[in-house]
This record gives sequence, C-alpha cells and structure tokens, in this order.
Amino acid sequence: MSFESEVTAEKIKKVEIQGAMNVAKAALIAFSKDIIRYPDEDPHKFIEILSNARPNEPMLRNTLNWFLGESKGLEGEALLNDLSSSILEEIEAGEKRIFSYGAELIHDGMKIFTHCHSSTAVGILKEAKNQGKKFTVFTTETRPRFQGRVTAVELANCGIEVYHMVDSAAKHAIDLSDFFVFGADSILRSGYLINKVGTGIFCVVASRYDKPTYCATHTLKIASDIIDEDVEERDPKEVWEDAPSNIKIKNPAFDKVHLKYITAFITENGLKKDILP
Ligand code: RUB
Repeated sequence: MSFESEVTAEKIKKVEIQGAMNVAKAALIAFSKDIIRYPDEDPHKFIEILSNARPNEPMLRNTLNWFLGESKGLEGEALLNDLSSSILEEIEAGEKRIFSYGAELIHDGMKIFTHCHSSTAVGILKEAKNQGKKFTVFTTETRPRFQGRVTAVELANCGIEVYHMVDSAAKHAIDLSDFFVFGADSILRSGYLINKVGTGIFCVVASRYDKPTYCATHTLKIASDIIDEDVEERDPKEVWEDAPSNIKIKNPAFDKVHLKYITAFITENGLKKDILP
C-alpha cells in the first residue's frame, strides 16, 4: 500500500496540485495522515518524499516542519488531526489578511496584469471584486502548461473583466496596466524570489516602465533552510512532445527574480518593501 505522502507527491509532480499554497496545504494533509497511520515510520521520510516532488517549495517544507515540531509529545489521532486543522486555519487566516491588504491597492477603473495561477494573487483580485470595485485583469497563457487559463476562468466566473493573451504579449499588457501582481514559490536569502518562468522578464519590463510590481506571498515561503537554489527543470515533452531529436529543449519551471525588481511584497503582515529577516 502506498503512503498518502507518495500519492500526494505524484499529484504535485504532475501539477495536478498546483501553486505553492495548494501544494503546502495538500502536503500537510498527507503528512499528518501518514504520521497518524504509521507512527513507527520516521516522519522525515515523508517530508523527503513530499519535498522532492517540487524542489522550489519552502512553504511545503516549513509547513511540514511546523507540524512536526508541534506534534512532539502529542499522541492519538484526534490531537494530531486538531493540530493539522489548526495549522491550516492559521495559514488561511494569513491568506485572508493578504487578500485584504492586496485589495487596498485596487481602485475603480484600474487595469492589472498577472501571470500564471497564483491562488494568492487571485484571492486579492476576488476580494477587490467582492468589495464592489470595477477593474480589468490581463492574464497570460503561461506556456507550456497553461495555468493562466485557470486564472482567467476563475476571475471571469466571478464577474471580473478579463483579457487573456499569449505570454509574449506581456509588454502590451504591462503598458496598459497600473501594476503587475503575482505570487511566489520561494523567497531566498540570496536576494532572489522564485516564481513561474516569465516572472523575471515581466518584472524587469514593468520596472523599466515604472509600473509597480507586487509579489503576493505568505512569509512561510521564505526559505530558511537554504541560502540559494536552482530552479526546477521539467520534462522537455511539456514544451514540444515530438521535437526533432537534434533539438535540445529547455523547460525551466520557474524564474529567479532579483528582489530589486519588486516594488513591495503583499504579506499576511501587510505591505513590506523588505521581506527577508
Ligand atoms: C505556480 C506559480 C505560482 C506560485 C504561487 O507554478 O508559480 O505563482 O506557486 O502560487 P506551478 P500561490 O503552476 O508550476 O505550480 O499564490 O497559489 O501559492
């Protein structure tokens, strides 16, 4: 029988569970189930299985270590389930604060550019819409896996005006926009953040044209266990299924973006120019 951590890790690898926040929450649920079911196993084994599914996800690692730390001395399914629920609730309370701090930046008539699918950025836009604000969002396709379509559908379904475009039309969208808002996978002590490939070029262009760039992120995405890291390279077939064999394909999943290109971080503790401790 497979461990729940293995099942969830597979879904994370295949991007069936997508975005740093959803990945961390799903990992926590799987981890707590395995700890309850297999008390004699070393919990670090489950942390390793889940962490290896997507290497650029410190929120996953931080959340599992948070659970592990607090679970010391706790025995019994009920107590461990309560701990997992209370950590999830605390994370979700933080998310809600991010949504409301971010929504304060949005005013009637604004145009906003976003990239990929970040549940945090989408939550901000939905919160602004719930507050009755009228604005337009430009979304990218996000090749090769088209996560931008998820963003476009979610926003349009809650009544936000959405224009969807190919990734290479981003300069067009940035020109028309008041600001760029996006999520984060990792914030590194080396002075970079990691987010979906494309974020780097869009931040540089937005900065060059004096458009603010807001990274919407929970501080659990700060990588406290490492200084720096390389970005995940995914299967070349995602880019070109039947590419000629004499062409090599690069498929970096993420970009490393220097923090100097970020106007501010929208965190659960408010808007921050500097996020690193
Ligand atoms: C998703 C992506 C998102 C961040 C933040 O990449 O880069 O912007 O994960 O998302 P992928 P969230 O689709 O490869 O997982 O705000 O939901 O944590």
